[in-house]
Amino acid sequence: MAEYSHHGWVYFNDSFYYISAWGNSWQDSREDCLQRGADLVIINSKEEQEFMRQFKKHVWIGLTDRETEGVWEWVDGTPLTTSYWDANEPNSHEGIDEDCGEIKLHYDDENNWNDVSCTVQNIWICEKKFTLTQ
Ligand code: MMA
Ligand code: CA
Repeated sequence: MAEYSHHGWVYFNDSFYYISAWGNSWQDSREDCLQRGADLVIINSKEEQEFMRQFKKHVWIGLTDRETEGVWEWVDGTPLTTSYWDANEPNSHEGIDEDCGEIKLHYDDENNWNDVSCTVQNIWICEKKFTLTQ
């Protein structure tokens, strides 16, 4: 997998990715990405999911169902089509409102997404698409 790193950003398949050095809530993490001219990562290919696993980090992704419970949406407004939920996820565990998506620590498993409370402190990954037409 070709990777190129520059000032904390990693390049992969027409996007730049930034991984934070500390944890924050989902919303504050998203705001950090927006300030960097990016947004929380949107995973829309198997290759990108594989790439995410290589970070070997427990991170926020740009996925939420806070608008409508059970309707998962990416931060760019696109609906979730292909997903990589862990077994029995998303589950709003024990009735807790778990409205934000994260990648769990078992990166050996291709299906490693979990829904969790948006107030949990996680590190996060921003994605900035590299497009010449922007
Ligand atoms: C945690 C939390 C939940 C997740 C379960 C899976 C105990 O709660 O991360 O979101 O569904 O673990 O066991
Ligand atoms: Ca869960």
